[in-house]
Amino acid sequence: MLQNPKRYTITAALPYTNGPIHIGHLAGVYVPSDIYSRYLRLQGRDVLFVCGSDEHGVAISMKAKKEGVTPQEIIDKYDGIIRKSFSDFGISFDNYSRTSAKIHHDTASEFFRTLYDKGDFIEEVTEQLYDAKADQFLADRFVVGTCPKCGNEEAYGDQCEKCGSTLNATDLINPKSTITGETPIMKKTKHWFLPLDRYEDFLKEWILVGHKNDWKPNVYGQVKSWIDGGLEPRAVTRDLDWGIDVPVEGAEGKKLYVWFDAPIGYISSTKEWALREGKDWEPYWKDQDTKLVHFIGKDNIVFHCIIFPVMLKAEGSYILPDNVPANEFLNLEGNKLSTSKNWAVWLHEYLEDFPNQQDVLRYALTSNAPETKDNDFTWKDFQARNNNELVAIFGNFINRVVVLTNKYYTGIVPSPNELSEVDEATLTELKAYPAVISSSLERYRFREALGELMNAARLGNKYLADEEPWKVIKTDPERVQTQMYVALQIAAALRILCEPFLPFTAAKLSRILVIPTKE
Ligand code: B3M
Ligand code: ZN
Repeated sequence: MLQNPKRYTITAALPYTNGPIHIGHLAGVYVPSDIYSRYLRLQGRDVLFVCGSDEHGVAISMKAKKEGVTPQEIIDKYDGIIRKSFSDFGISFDNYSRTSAKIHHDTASEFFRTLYDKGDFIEEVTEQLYDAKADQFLADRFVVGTCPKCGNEEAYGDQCEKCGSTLNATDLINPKSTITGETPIMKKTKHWFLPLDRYEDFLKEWILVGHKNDWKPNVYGQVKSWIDGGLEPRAVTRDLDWGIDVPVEGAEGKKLYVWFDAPIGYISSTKEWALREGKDWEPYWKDQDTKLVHFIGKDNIVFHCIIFPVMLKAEGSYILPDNVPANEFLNLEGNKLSTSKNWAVWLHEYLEDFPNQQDVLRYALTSNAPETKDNDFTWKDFQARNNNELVAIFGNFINRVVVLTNKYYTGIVPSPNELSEVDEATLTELKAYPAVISSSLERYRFREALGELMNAARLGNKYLADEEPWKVIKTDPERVQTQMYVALQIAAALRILCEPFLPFTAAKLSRILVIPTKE
């Protein structure tokens, strides 16, 4: 783990533009990465937080086929909807790009070309699955079959989402084309393979030895089982018509595998940002003092912990991720969230039902985040989190402080008189919270950090309940000045401490408490 980095490059998985985004995306990736970025910015750190739309791959082609429109129409539509959801929920990217952008096509082509020129790929003609009826090779999501590792009957040609294994389409048992339902035949075609097997020693040393103690057990465990099981060369090109052209002679009509180009999207997004801001992009990806952190869901672990790092290592001039704090999955009312089955709470629809209630959802999703195991989102729990925690603890404290300050002092912070022992003890306890919350956030424990924020609010409630300024005001108004001064210190601290988690509430508190902010 890099101590005291000079700068941070924080990435959030690029969402596929084959549908809008839902609460599972927010809980697993975008809220935690946003909390982390906001927290570091509050500390005055040099932070770059990037993301963008993932607009290649079979998922997009399939959606276009289904709706009878072009892939371009699909990506334009969902890129727009997704961008708006992120901005509506306060996800504070420094840049949000798209993999259809020219800068990305150029960056990904150049990356491929560099590895190609160095002789890092194996070029090989192999037999691949082919749908004779559709006249098309079947890769990735164009083919489903039984996973040879776990028996899941709906594994894709490149990955089983049930056990997380990466697969080659030819590994599937009983493969079927998702275009026509036909059983594919075998046909010869040439592709370029990344020889993952040659990097086993590097991966063992870097992850199994080097990150044994600082990577989350769910991430470390998955990676270890793949490495221990032995790695194989992996095709990084495809016979498809949607994607980035393979930039070498003899590869006409072939495209880069979406998982080759997508992570490079983090780099292109950085370049786009640097161009706009007049900065140098390279230190954010190449300086050893930079801490690179990838926020993802668990189905993306293999790509971010094995394949992309091998690409970066092979290229030679890039740093490797310091951590990949992947989350498990969030279910909805007991069932797996699914874009294709339309089982989800879509963000844009949530806001129609609960206008301006972004922080309530951010709160509910963080306090129930699937950090170590899959978790369930239920509306009952959502309501309880709001009523019994956010409103009853946090909101109630702020409300009482503001009401009493207005009533007794026309909204002006009173000067304190002598502090009692309880006042001193309360303020000392309050001062410990920033370090406690930091320590949780530095270890990617977002639920725990949010729990401590609520404890700070509980401290405020306890102080008011014990001190009862509304009674003391009748006998000792001077004492109440000090009590309200202490209570207002707690409120002001909460304003700062809540900012990473509840940015809309923080902005509101700045207005109510008249605390100047940088914005
Ligand atoms: N588009 C996969 C997903 O949405 C994906 C992530 C790319 S990150 C480089 O699960
Ligand atoms: Zn499987």
